[in-house]
Formats: sequence, structure tokens, C-alpha cells
Amino acid sequence: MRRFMALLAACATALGLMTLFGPQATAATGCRVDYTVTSQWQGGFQAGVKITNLGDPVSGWTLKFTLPDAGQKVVQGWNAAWAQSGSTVTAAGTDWNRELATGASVDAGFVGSFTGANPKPTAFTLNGVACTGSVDDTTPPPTGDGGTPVGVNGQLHVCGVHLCNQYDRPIQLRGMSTHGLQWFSQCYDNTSLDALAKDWKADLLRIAMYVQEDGYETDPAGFTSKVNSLVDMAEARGMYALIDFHTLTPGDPNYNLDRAKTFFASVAARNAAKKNVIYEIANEPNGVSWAAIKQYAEQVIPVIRAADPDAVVIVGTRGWSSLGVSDGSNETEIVNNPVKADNIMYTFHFYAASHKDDYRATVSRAATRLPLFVTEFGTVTYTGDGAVDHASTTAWLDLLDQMKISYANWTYSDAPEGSAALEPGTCGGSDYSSSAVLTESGALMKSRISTPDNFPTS
Ligand code: IDC
Repeated sequence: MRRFMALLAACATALGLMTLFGPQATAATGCRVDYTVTSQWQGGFQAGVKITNLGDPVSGWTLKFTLPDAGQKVVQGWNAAWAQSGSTVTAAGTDWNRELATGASVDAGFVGSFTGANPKPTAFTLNGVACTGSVDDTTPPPTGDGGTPVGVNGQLHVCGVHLCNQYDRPIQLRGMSTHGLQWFSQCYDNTSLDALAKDWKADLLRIAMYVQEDGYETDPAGFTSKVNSLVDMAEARGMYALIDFHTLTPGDPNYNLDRAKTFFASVAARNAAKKNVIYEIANEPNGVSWAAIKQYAEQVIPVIRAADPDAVVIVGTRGWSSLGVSDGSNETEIVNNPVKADNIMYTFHFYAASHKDDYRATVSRAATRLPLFVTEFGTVTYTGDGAVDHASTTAWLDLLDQMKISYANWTYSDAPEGSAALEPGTCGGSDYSSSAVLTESGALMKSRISTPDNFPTS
């Protein structure tokens, strides 16, 4: 009896509270799905599925839709866990894109097969709610530079093993590398850089200026001015600009020592007052000792410092900037014999389908002793081509995020190779934003780069 009374009292209290506060507030929901067939061939097709959350932030999501024709099948998907049961397709958020803020998008996609017709899917739902929303494209972008990466972080410097912002707090920059400017300059216009800054929310543009292969050496003045104009375009959008003196063949950077001095004296003087410039003095030294690279660095860095004393400089490492690993060495040769200069970092590059656990082990160890910057990496093999290695890329990016190591992905271009983020034919056009223009690598990279930065401001 007593127990019954207590229960009654509890019910009464609950009822009382309910009348006091009214029914519980329900979460706002809503979503939009942009579905685009990016290519189609005999019996097969590739589709981009851009999912935008128009409701409250979610910490997990499942997209469902119906394939109207019985012959339509999902063969392989990316950027979500894909499954099909009868005509119902399910795509669920994975480790790196499970959380979806209000207004945030995921670019997923799949390769499908079909037998009869290939009609557009129907009945898209996100977490059970029909996706009928439309994005208000007329919302103006944030004004002023307060909200941009450069606006928030200001002039960067190295503190300990980290890249730090104006509040002396470690930050990670995430962005994209251009392809060779001598081949792909049509990929870097106002439209494409708007997409990189606003849709990709990139913090960083790496400007890859090849020295050989029809690059800088053929027209020093022309390439210098091209680099400067890209620095300005990045600055106008609040992005950092990484000026990459893209040496590759020959591998000894000393071969280009005089060119490097001329080039860096010029760009450092011209851009000294800017807060958004970082200098990368040698892309990938190869077939050359650490001692020779260090000697090169100790001649080029003073030239930069004389003109632009406070900018961060990044030094390439042995074995195609593998910290020596690809040459059978490792980071200890640098730890024991560092470049004599302040405010510098060391380059590490990887290609996810070629470089795996042993390279990751080196980076996690080396990052506790040396300031590292991944100025270039690919989701594919070191050739720059082949299939995207999702598992290895994800393992790499999780490691870099965890250690706050900045990175730029090769490449923001429409080159006909697996590493390119944009479908061939995109550059020079008017659409850099829809999921239709993204390759598999591009969709993966955009989903990683466009998540909030949460830069510390005190
Ligand atoms: C590759 C490009 C390819 C171009 C070649 C020319 O992807 O289109 O023909 O350069 O040399 C690097 C280099 C980078 C390479 C890239 C992929 O820094 O220049 O780009 N890579 O091979 N290091 C490892 C891989």
C-alpha cells in the first residue's frame, strides 16, 4: 500500500512538472539530398550523394532511399557504410563523418549496376525524416576576416613541436595542394578558390611551383608573379598560402640553390607584410644525404629571413620527404643534426596506398621530437594514380588530427589521375561545388577538411 502511494505521488509530481513546463521540446529535423549521376556506362554508373543536415546537430546518421528499378544495385560505396536490402539502400555515417552539424554536408557516393533503366532514387530519408529541404543559397558568407583561418589565427610560429597561432596555441591546418602550375593554372581562378574556402572550408592552399619539367626555370618572372597572385587570392579568402619550391628531379636541392635564392628573395620581400605566407623550400629531396639538404636549408633560410623575419619555413627531408624512411634511414639523423635556424618545421610526405604502418610508426615517434608538416600526401599510390585506399588514408588522417599535424592533399585539380580531387573537365568551368565534380578522392578529402576547425582563441 505504501509503495502504491509513493508511486501515485511520483506520478502526480511528474504530471505537475509536465503542466508546468509543457510537453518536451522536440529536436529540429530536416535534410536535403543532392543526387547526381557523375558517369554512366553499359550496365554501370557512378553517383554522388550529397547529404546536408538542415536540422539540429546529429551524432549519428543513416540515409535511406529506394532504387525504383529492380535491376539497380549498389556495388561499392564510399564515405558511408553502404548496404542494400531489396530496393532499399542504407548509408550510415562512419567514424570520421558520423557527426553532422546544422548545415553541414557529407559527400558520399557509390558505384552501381543496372539492367533495365536507371531512374533516380526516391524517398530519401535521414534518420527517418524525409529529405525535402532546400538550402538557402542567398545567405551571404560571413563578412570581415574574423571568421577565416587567417583572421582567427593570424601570424603563425613554431612552438615546441607544434605550429602555433597568435595566441601561442597549437593548431592544425587542413587544405589542398595545387597541381603543377605549369599544367593546371586553369584550376585556380576565383570560382575554384571560392569553393575551396567556402565549401571545403580549407585553411590552406599549397602552391606547387615546379622548378623543372617546364616550370620556374623556363620563366622565373612569370612563375614568380603567378605564385604571388595565388598568395593574394588565398589571402583574400582568409586562407594560408604555402609557397612550395617544387623540386623533384634532380633530387639534390643544391642543384637549384641559386634559383631558390633568387626566387625566395623576391617572394619573401614582396609578401613580408602578409600573415598568411609559409615557405616550403624543397619539395622532395631524393638520392641525397641529410647533410646536403641541411646545407641547402642553411643557405636559403637566411635569404628568406632577411626579407620576412617572422614567417615559418618548412625544410624537405631525405628520401622524398619521408624523414629518410624510404632510404632506409629515419628521423634520428635530423634529431641529431638539426638545421640551425629557428621557427622551422620538417616535411613529411606519404601516399596512403604505398606508405602504411611502418611510416605511421615513424611519424608518431618523430612528431614528439620534431615539428612536422605534411605539405603533400595522396590517398592513392606514390605514382599519384590508382585506387583510393580508404582504410590507410583514414588511419593517416586520424593520426595527423590526433597529433595536430597540418596537411595539404595532392591535388586540387582535374588531372586524369586517382589523386586529383576534381573530375576531368571541371577546371575553367563554373561548377566547383556540386558533388558531381568530385572524384572519390575529392569526396573523401572534402568530407575530412570541411569539418569545424575549432581554433583556440585564448
Ligand atoms: C606527379 C603528378 C603527375 C606528374 C608528375 C610529374 O601527379 O601528374 O606527371 O608529378 O613529375 C610526388 C611529387 C609530385 C608527384 C606526386 C605523384 O611531389 O610532384 O606528382 N608525388 O607522383 N611525390 C610523391 C608522389
